[in-house]
Amino acid sequence: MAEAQQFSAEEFFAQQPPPPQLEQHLEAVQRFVEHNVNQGRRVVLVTSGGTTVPLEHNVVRFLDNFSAGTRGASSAEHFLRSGRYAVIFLHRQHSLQPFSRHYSHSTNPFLDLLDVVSADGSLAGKGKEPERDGGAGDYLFPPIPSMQSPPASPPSTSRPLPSLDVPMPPTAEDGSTIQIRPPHLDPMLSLLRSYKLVKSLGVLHSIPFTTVSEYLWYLRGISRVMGQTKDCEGQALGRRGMYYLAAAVSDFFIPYTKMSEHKIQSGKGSLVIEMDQVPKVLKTMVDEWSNDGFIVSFKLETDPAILIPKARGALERYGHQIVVGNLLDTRKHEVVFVQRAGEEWLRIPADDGGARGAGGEVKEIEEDIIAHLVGLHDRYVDEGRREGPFK
Ligand code: PAZ
Repeated sequence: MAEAQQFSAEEFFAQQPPPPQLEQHLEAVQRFVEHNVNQGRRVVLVTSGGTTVPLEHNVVRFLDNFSAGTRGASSAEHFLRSGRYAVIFLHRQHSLQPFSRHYSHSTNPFLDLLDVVSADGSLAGKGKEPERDGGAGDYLFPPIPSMQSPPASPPSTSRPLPSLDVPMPPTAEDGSTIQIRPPHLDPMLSLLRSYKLVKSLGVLHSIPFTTVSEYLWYLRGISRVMGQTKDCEGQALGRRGMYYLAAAVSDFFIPYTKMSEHKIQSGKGSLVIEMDQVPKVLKTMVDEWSNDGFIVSFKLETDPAILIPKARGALERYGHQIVVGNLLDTRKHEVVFVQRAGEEWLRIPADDGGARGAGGEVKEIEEDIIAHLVGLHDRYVDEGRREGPFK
């Protein structure tokens, strides 16, 4: 059996093929960073969701982890709401996204918030039996629409939706319209306005990854672009860049050259998988890629006794600014900020943590995490001007 290897960051990138779209994505990141630094904004890279470790080149099976990207998506939104940051959102494909996360299929399925209003004003499905096909008792379903090609020019409607001052949705040929159920209208409208504002300002740029290798390629590429980009006065983003590394990144992987090409076959008894260690790139990020950016890493543990020692160890080993520690079971209502100068717990009442509806009434811990970090980042930028030490 081959020895498990430990790769340096350099060896890892020399061996693992880059994602096919890497260059195009990095060019777009460069334009995004330039645009935003010239508007006087800071830029934060938010990483979010879990990475996969494929077992085969033609991937049938892979290892994954629990993260749905809740922390990352919520944090990205709070950075945007601060009005001072443009956000590069490096996320696991199909994980939660800022804004749309409020209507995730599992917590708040948006189709359940809508009604179909027929041309006569009645709500479809209320008080009427659905049509049957007269055969085996199956219901008649309308055809499945193509989401790619909406009707070129939607037919006009004579009945406006209540108080919805966004463009009217297209109506079906029989005059039916879609109505948002009244209690959901205000929160959805306010969220839609925020989302449209973010789009029109060009302050959110999203890039998906799936595997741990893709994640590391993008992390390196984006950090280098952020580190090197200058504003129109020739000032590098430097300390004004923040790196908020909330993704749950695998510690182990199977190198490209050791991976089976085709689906691993059964019939030979048990399956023994040997994995190598993913290189710790944070030190290289601090020393070579980020050009003095403000780096926040996350540390997840399940054993409370080792959380702070591990966070402190990471801080000392990699030399970045802050580790946010959290425990799997309590991560939605408590985190600890670990800095060289000491540690500080942030807590919100347990009942208020976790997913919330689109109304925004319920507190999310990310709101306070971001407020705290923005304050520290302000200090870091200021101390850079005066060349003071950041503790
Ligand atoms: O995605 P989520 O909200 O369920 O979880 C967030 C988290 C626990 C993945 C994040 O807070 C974190 O700790 N990320 C770093 C994990 C680690 O590699 O230690």
